[in-house]
Amino acid sequence: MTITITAFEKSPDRGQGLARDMRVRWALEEVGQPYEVRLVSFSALREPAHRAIHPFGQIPTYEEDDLALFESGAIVLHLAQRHAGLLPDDANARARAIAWMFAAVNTVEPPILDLQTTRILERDKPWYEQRLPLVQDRIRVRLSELSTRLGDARWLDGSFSAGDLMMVAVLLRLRPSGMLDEYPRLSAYVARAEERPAYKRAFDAQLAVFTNSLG
Ligand code: GTB
Repeated sequence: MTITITAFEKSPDRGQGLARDMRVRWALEEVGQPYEVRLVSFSALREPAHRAIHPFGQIPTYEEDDLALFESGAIVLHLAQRHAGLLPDDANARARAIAWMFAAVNTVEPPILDLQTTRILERDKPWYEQRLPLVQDRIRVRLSELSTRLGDARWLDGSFSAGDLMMVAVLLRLRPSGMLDEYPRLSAYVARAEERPAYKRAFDAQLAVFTNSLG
């Protein structure tokens, strides 16, 4: 069984690990599965060959024998269900971990994406300066709620799970904004995750794409 994922040939984040192949790489490292990476250009994303795997022309994708998947959350869930290490054995705990995965992409990530869209695409609009704090405050509501729920626990629900992996991957997108620093418990939570050997291997692998392309 060979696993192949796709990632940006030239990531706009210059190797900061913010693109969504990072969460898939991290999950693969957590479950100990070797993988290959097909690097794609922005123009290749639009080609029929890539669209056949990803209907929206994005990265990451995942191919394994005759299975092709898109959507980072679905890929991480597939890996977590197929291999030990990212979901608890107890059925209820497993369901809760999956709920945290959905919370990451469906509740916490949308306002964070909104901030990035605002900053990149709406900066020249006359209402930009008024809209920005509104968007930031919507993020703060979620961060505050998440921080309260996490409390002094190491992970969201018992042992580290795919729920933590997805949540941390989402929170990391906020790092350039500095907003995470307003929430010491969340900052510590993210830092704990970054200390995981699997995270470090995944981060180094995606960074190598960028540093190698410089040479
Ligand atoms: N819901 C999908 C998933 O979770 O897999 C979203 C996939 C997605 O948005 N992919 C982006 C993409 O392919 C890359 S990750 N975009 C190209 C396009 O749509 O044409 C998003 C991303 C890009 C760049 C940075 N960055 O530079 O910091 C961070 C995140």
